[in-house]
Amino acid sequence: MRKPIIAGNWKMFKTFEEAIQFVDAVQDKLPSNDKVDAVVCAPALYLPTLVQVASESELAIGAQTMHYENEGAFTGEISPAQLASVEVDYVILGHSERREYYNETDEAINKKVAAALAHNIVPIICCGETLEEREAGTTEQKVAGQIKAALARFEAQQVEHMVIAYEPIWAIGTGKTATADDANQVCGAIRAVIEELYNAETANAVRIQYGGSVKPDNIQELLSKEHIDGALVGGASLQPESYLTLLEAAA
Ligand code: G2H
Repeated sequence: MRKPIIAGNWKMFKTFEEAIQFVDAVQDKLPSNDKVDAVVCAPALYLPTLVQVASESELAIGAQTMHYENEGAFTGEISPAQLASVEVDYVILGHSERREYYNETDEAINKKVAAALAHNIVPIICCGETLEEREAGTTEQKVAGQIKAALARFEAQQVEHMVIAYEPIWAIGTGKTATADDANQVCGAIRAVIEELYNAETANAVRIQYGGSVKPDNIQELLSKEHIDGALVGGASLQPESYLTLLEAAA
């Protein structure tokens, strides 16, 4: 059985003080780490402090993006070596907002996945289709292409520890959620791509999250589906109460 993983993606929200208050509010109330992995992906500026504040708890801290080089003249960027040096556990890669607003390409995402693995940071690799692609019936083709590009040149043993997040772009922050059955179908198609690239064991080990307007009132149904192993959550991860409710539903 795959352990569920609930990851908050705070995006560009919260002041420093609010971020610390959040971690203080949730860290003693988390369900056991045996049952669910709890992650918060915070603004980079706060990561070292949040890692320290959460160090006695089972809350893992993640970044929302990173460069693929360890160092260099890349003004404003943060490297995998820098994230590792402050003991960050996860990094979101290829979020649709990064792809759309910062020209993050499949090729760059593939390099970032390699860099994350080199530093023992678990990549949360995002994929998903636009509304036009869904309406044209090319969802699975689009997502399969993104996953194949992101996973190019990795071994099965590396892939099985990765997390994939299926986030239909039209469902992000819009209040529209894919139906649980539709989400499950695409997550199942992603698993089939991994089986085709590697083997059934690897496909069964990889955790696949759904993301896009996940909330306390739809999490149960999503998690009841065979191929959905957790959620990548934006808006509903910002308040301690709703974040904890999502974790309880997964535990
Ligand atoms: C999708 C998701 C988090 P929200 O971006 O990655 O955000 O839950 O607000 O739709």
